[in-house]
Amino acid sequence: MGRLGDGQRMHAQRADARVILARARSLGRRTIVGGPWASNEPDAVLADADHVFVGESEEAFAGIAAALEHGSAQRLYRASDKPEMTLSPVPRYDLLRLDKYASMSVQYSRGCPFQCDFCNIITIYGRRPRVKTSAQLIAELDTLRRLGWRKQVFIVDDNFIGNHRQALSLARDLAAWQKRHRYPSRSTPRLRLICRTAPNCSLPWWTRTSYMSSWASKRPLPKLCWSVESTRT
Ligand code: B12
Ligand code: SF4
Repeated sequence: MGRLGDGQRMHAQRADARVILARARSLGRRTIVGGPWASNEPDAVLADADHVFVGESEEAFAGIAAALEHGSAQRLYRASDKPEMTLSPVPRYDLLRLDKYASMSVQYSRGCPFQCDFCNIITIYGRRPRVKTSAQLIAELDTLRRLGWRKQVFIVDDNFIGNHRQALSLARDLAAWQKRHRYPSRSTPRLRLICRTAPNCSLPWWTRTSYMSSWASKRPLPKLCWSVESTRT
């Protein structure tokens, strides 16, 4: 098989997104697009969307929403800074139809200190891992529990241990949180945590660190999603 170009590898949903944008346009609906594809190829997305947002929206979105309401929104917005994750509010999980999902996402950090040449994380989210506080992440888990969610929760970080000291501190707090909720227990519905990490999880601190290894290895505590990626297909 041939080698895929960057666009095909990294923008798997481009064709579907274009179909949806065309349909919205045919129905006379206004569209605004953000996220990794829009952040990487804003000009291409502008061909199909009315407004495009480049970057992370925490600090900018309130202003954009007001401009949209007043009919003064620009075609293209670029976030000037990478916001601290401590500014990120608890997502409105209450707006979701949770029964339609198999897995819920929470995010603890953005950014990765590595520079794998096939990956565009560092161009979008930077090389300095920015993290939430444990209290923030636990507030998100509490919200999900309160809404009745008892299935898998995916910590959708680029690299959960990009900042391994912070990850360790969170792991300690998550272990206490799981214990508080009497988990693991056969009688308690499972709220199973999984995360993504990078090859630095093979570093000796990982195996030596009791909280991290107990958090990651003892059944039925979390799964570790450790992938090896290749530019060859
Ligand atoms: C979790 C994840 C997955 C999970 C998804 C699980 C799920 N059910 O949601 C799984 C493992 C399935 C997955 C698969 C793939 N993924 Co993925 N994934 C991620 C990851 C780590 C987190 C996504 C996330 O939830 N972010 C949390 C939200 C809050 O952040 P955000 O989306 O960036 O949103 C912010 C801004 O972008 C912006 N924003 C976003 N949307 C909008 C909309 C508007 C209107 C506005 C104003 C702003 C805005 O504001 C938000 C707040 O700041 C990202 C990396 C990343 N850091 O985002 C990669 C990432 C999105 N994945 C990527 C890729 C390549 C893939 C795959 C194609 C890999 C493959 N070859 O198979 C597949 C595609 C699957 C598919 N069917 O589409 C790339 C996309 C690259 C790109 N397009 O440039 C990323 C960026 C990672 C990377 N560089 O490799 N992925
Ligand atoms: S370790 Fe993962 S997130 Fe970090 S640059 Fe490499 S592939 Fe991207």
